[in-house]
Amino acid sequence: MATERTLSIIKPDATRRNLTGKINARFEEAGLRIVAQKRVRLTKEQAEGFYAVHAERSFFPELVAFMVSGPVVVQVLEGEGAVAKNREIMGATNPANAAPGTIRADFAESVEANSVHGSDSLENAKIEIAFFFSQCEIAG
Ligand code: DAT
Ligand code: MG
Repeated sequence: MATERTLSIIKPDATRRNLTGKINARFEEAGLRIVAQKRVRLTKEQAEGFYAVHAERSFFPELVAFMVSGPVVVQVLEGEGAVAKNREIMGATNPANAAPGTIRADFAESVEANSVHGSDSLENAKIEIAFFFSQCEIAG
């Protein structure tokens, strides 16, 4: 499998509970390398733009409000099959359905406050990485 990059976000529920290091350890233990990382507070416009694909969903206003409710850590993870590997480590969207040992099973508070975001395809990973990072901010 090829080396890939994927966009990860440690969400406000996790930064609030000081879980950044514990979550990053999960990535590193799985062989993913954090090749870019910054802690930011998203604006409403940024959160709406990032999640534009969900704009018509009933939960969209709550999702945006949640994503601006505290700082997030946006990061680029690199490794073999990084997109699928990260989705595996994250676990299912709803922590009630997430496999034991996944980040969401162990840390998420609810389907909304589910601790992490991860790109769902290589194509979206490229778009999402470019949303937050310029080429010179990524050191592989
Ligand atoms: P994922 O984050 O696993 O890729 P998604 O892309 O379907 O899931 O949804 C994006 C985020 O929107 C998700 O992490 C949490 C929120 N969300 C999804 N479904 C929801 C629901 N039924 N109720 C509330 N929030 C939801
Ligand atoms: Mg998604």
